[in-house]
Amino acid sequence: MARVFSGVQPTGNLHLGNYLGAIRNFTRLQDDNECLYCVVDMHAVTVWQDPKVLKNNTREVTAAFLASGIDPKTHIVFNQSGVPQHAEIAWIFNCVARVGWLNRMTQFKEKAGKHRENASVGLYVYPNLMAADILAYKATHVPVGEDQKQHLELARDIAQKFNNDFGVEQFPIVEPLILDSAARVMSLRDGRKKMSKSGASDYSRLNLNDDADTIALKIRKARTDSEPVPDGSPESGDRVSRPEAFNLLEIYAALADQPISQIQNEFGGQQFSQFKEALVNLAVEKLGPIGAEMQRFGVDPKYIDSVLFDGVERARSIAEPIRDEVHEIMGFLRG
Ligand code: AQP
Repeated sequence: MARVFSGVQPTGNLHLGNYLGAIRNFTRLQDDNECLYCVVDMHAVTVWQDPKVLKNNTREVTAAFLASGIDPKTHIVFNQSGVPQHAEIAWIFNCVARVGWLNRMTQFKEKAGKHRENASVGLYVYPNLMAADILAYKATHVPVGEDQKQHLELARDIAQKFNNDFGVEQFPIVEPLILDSAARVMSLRDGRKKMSKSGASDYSRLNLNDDADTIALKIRKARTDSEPVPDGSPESGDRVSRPEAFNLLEIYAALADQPISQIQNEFGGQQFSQFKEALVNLAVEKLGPIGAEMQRFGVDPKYIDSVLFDGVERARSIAEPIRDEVHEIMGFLRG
């Protein structure tokens, strides 16, 4: 049985990309693995968060985990800041990782943008904390969307360098689990940009708590081109020439759990207005129950908090002895 770790930031606006790229895969790994799913609140504060909003967003991500079918009794659902070993091991990784490695991280470049000098130091060393999140539990498998692949490669480099520097086999080499074609869901307004929580327009994403009318409106307004739905023939274009068209097809295929070729067989050659109506029905069918469950949990914050506190206790009991091993290896005196 492998140990699986993954996290989602409580930065609001949880969307279809977070669901298809990550959370849905979390649920699928539950039967055969020991899973830790974490609301990574310390990652969230690498950009400023309003404290009151952060609390609600932390509960909302937890509610999304539960509404999507994660079982917090068999597996561990918790918030990162409750387990201090993440920060402790991250500091050690700050001393293992090289500045040159972090300078290559594209997410930092994208998020810091032109104002690099004003970005927080936390945003810069974010991948070291992510490596600590995983390795504090010696987890080996990490389900993420494609955008996180580079950070996971860094986690592998850190584990390897730590092991080499100290001549030990302390940390395993983690495997990214990028499970399906929806590993990269794109914006509904611009098929070249990924769907993201921070996308300026709410019409760029389907939020997990959108109601049926909102889902329908956003899909009907989603950008397409003037051509019919691609049917798979070379003349009908590809992902590069028709990014918005293929994004909608991929979303449909992922929600239906079918290969994209089957969706093209069914809808290829139709007008997008027709295809969009089918997508509306499918998206409402799949996302509606999750949104409704999230709302049900939303009125019971005490229950959500109790899930997190229980998860924190159980996560600490795994991470503490691993932190102790690391301290011993490093030569830190322990009382
Ligand atoms: N568009 C996406 N397609 C597929 N997977 C995605 N993920 C995020 N966006 C997409 C996956 O969701 C998980 C949790 O993401 P996160 O909240 O920890 O961080 P993020 O990648 O920074 O999410 P966003 O939505 O893109 O937020 P902002 O706008 O703040 O940058 C991860 O596994 C991620 O791969």
